[in-house]
Amino acid sequence: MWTSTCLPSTLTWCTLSCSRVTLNTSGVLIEDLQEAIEAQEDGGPSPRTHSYTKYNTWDKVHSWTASIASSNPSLISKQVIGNTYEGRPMTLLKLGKKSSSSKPAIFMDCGIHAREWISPAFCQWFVKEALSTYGSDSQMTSLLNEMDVYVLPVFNIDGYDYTHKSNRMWRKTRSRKSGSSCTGADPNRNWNAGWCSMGASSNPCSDTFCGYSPESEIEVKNVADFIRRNKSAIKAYLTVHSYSQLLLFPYSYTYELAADHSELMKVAEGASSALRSLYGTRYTSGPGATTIYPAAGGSDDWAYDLGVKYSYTFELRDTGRYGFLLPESQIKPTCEETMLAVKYIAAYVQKNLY
Ligand code: L98
Ligand code: ZN
Repeated sequence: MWTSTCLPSTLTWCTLSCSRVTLNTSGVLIEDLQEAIEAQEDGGPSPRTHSYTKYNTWDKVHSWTASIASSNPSLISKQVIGNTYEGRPMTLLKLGKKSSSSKPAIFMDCGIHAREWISPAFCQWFVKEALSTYGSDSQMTSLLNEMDVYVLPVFNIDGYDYTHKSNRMWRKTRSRKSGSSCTGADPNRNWNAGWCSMGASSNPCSDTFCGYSPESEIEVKNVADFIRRNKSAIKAYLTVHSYSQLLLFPYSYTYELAADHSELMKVAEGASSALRSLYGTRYTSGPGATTIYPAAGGSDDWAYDLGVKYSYTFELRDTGRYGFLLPESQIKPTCEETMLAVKYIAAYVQKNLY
């Protein structure tokens, strides 16, 4: 049932709702889902420490953040951009060679949606690769010499922690407001970009609840404030989700084409073919509204309208066989191929700086 209901023709419904088909009427997870959850862990037993080929808990990601920053002070620094609803620090990593003058930058976040575990795994992988290939890979060396890359490894930390401890299929934040018994808003429907006009719900119990107002979710406000403050430096915004194997760009809140449509499409196609060159994984590129579904209030549209031209949403592996429950054995190949796409976009942005 799990796989047969996830045919590509039902993609729109599937991406948001596949998890629900495995709930019985009393809301208890049925055996199929429990089995699928256990099957994710095909990467061997869980070590006590952080691993790039496992889905790390928030506590492990948090301590990894501190140790990776302190062990590479010349290339990486960290700053807390605010706290989550439940009070966890949102630590942003800044990768790049130190410079006396300010450098142009790329901003990348992972884990906006709690259950999309391959996404935070990718941000961690990216940081490791950037540090370990600086000085040997000419493209990475030049990128980090000329630009800074901001990486937010887990955007929706409260939700991510909740998927590890209580409900693997949770998507939203964990905020509460008096007047509703339902928890959380969709942090990718809460940005001030055509907010709540289409493809989002004003029902607090919905998985795509847009929130009570734009930036009502503190995690969204913290990131939006950071990007606004650093608007003149930030040349590209990359946000990593799963699943569907898509590389999307604005708009999702309207069917109108972005002013930079042709260039955004050209870069997306180049990035997708770089990705495909490694293991043959096929990605589809295009504007969100027509390629996946119209959905207002997303971070990509917001960043683009703010003036960050190269604004992309990745939907990583797979196309529905495992969906959010992508086995750990696929972390390495997924991250390796995604690196090629991210590096392609970064190289293009860098080449067009001046
Ligand atoms: S799970 C990610 C998904 C999505 C959003 C957007 C996919 C592609 C583009 N961007 C958007 N502004 N809606 C989603 O949030 O549902
Ligand atoms: Zn998502």
